This record gives sequence, structure tokens and C-alpha cells, in this order.
Amino acid sequence: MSSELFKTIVITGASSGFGSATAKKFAEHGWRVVAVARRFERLQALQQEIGIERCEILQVDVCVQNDIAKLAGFIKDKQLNIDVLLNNAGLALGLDSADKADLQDWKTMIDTNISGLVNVTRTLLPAMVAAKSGHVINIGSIAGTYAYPGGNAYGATKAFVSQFSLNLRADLAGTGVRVTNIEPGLAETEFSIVRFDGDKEKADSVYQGVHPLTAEDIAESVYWSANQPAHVNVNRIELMPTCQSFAPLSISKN
Ligand code: NDP
Ligand code: 8X3
Repeated sequence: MSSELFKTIVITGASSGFGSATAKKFAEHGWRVVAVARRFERLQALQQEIGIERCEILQVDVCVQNDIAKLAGFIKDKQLNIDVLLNNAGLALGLDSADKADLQDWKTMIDTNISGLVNVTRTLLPAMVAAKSGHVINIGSIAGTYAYPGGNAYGATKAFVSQFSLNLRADLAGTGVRVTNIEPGLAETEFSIVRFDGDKEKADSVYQGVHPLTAEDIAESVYWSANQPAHVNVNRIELMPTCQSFAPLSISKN
């Protein structure tokens, strides 16, 4: 049996996409998973698939303070040591230009991708620092580095995640707690269905004729980062599908 048997990963946004694939990957390697998200029936299905002995589930909305306190209490009651916290819950809403975008969509992205991630981290970090171990792995995005039309507030939330990750590293030097920011490009999950408000046809068209990253590709990056020796900190990983590249800087002419 693997020596990792009793290691624990807490995953936000484990009900689909990267979170779900990462839960399965770590469980396959003998880790215990604490899987949280809003859609409880999805978490139940995940628990069924992984096996109840390897997977704890809890309904948590990262935008709700009480839910995060409940998660901290759950971890404490179960006497779990957090070896990895995967801050993965997040979303993009809309692709309209800044003058047309829905302001409420912007606020929801900021609440989820920034405030939710910060709140979960601040709540769970003290136990990791006290244990002198642990690893915060954030899911950023290439959208936090490269601008694209319609990326406006979404990209800005991921730029926050990038700088927050570096600043966490600065604060946590000497504590034994590691921090990694994983920044994927185009990956086929429910991401575009959410972005286009349930319009499956529009979402599917994003991935038509291309070979995007898969959720399993991201899970592999998370697993690799988490399983480096304790003296190695992977600061950031940026990965894109081979078919994706950079647009030239645009110049509008009269
Ligand atoms: P999915 O839509 O498949 O998964 C998003 C997950 O986030 C779901 O499990 C969802 O669960 C959860 N979530 C959303 N809001 C909340 C909330 N308020 N509280 C708790 N959980 C929440 O998309 P991905 O797997 O692709 O996305 C995962 C992360 O990866 C996101 O941060 C996204 O921004 C980022 N990303 C995605 C890329 C892509 O191209 N797919 C590329 C780069 C980064 P539920 O709805 O059940 O709460
Ligand atoms: C999601 C990747 O390129 O759609 O973060 O913004 S992209």
C-alpha cells in the first residue's frame, strides 16, 4: 500500500471538471479527499465512484462565510491534517466587452474567484502553519497573464490569484508550507457551459475543431506539484493545449 495512504487533499469545486478529475487522481494514489462544492448530488456521485473510505464530502459555497467555517469545523472534527488545499472553485461569466458586460456577473466572479479563494485560504492556513507542512495549490489561468477581448473581470480575478500566490510564498517562507499557482489555458470542462449561461451549443463550439486540454491534464499537474520532495516548491505552472497560442497585439486603424 502506498506510503501516501493517510495524506489528505481538500478540493474546492470538486463537483466537476478539474476538481473532480483531481479528486479521482489523488484517491487512485491512496490519498483521502475532502471534496466540496455547492451541488451535493454531484459530490455524492463522486464519493460513490471513489469509495466512501477515501472521500469525505461537504456542501460548501465558497462565497458563504458560514460554509467555510463549517468546512474548517469538519476538518477539525475529523482530525484531518491538510496536506494539500486545492483552491479550484471558480468560474467565468460572459464574454461581452467591458462596456456591455453584466456588472452582477463581474461581482460574482470577484466573490468566487477572489473573495472565496482568499477566505478559504485564510481560514485553513493556520492549521497548516501550525503543522509546519501543507501545500496551497491555486488554480489560476493564462487569462491572468494574457489579455483577450471579453476576458476583462475574469482575467483580472486570475491575475489576483497569481500575485496572491507569490505573496503567500513570501509570507510562508520558513514555515514548511508550499504554494503553487497552476495556470491552464483552454480546457474542456463545464467551464464554457457556465460562461455562456447553460448554452450548450455555444459552449461546444468553443472546443470544435481543436484539441483542448482535459481535466485529467490539469489533475496530472496538480499531482506532480504536490508530489515533489518537501524541499521543492513549484511556484507556477502555465500550460496550454498545443493548438493554442498568442494573438498579435492589435492596432485599430481609422
Ligand atoms: P467547471 O465548471 O467544470 O468546474 C467549476 C467548479 O467550481 C465546479 O465544481 C463548481 O461546483 C465550483 N464552484 C463554482 N462556484 C462555486 C462556489 N461559489 N462555491 C463552491 N464551488 C463553486 O470548470 P473547470 O473545472 O474548468 O474550472 C475549475 C477552475 O479552473 C476554475 O477556477 C476556472 O476558472 C479555472 N480554469 C478553467 C479553465 C478552462 O478552460 N476550463 C482554464 C483555466 C482555469 P458547484 O457548481 O457544484 O458549486
Ligand atoms: C480559462 C482559460 O483562455 O478561456 O481560464 O480564459 S481561457
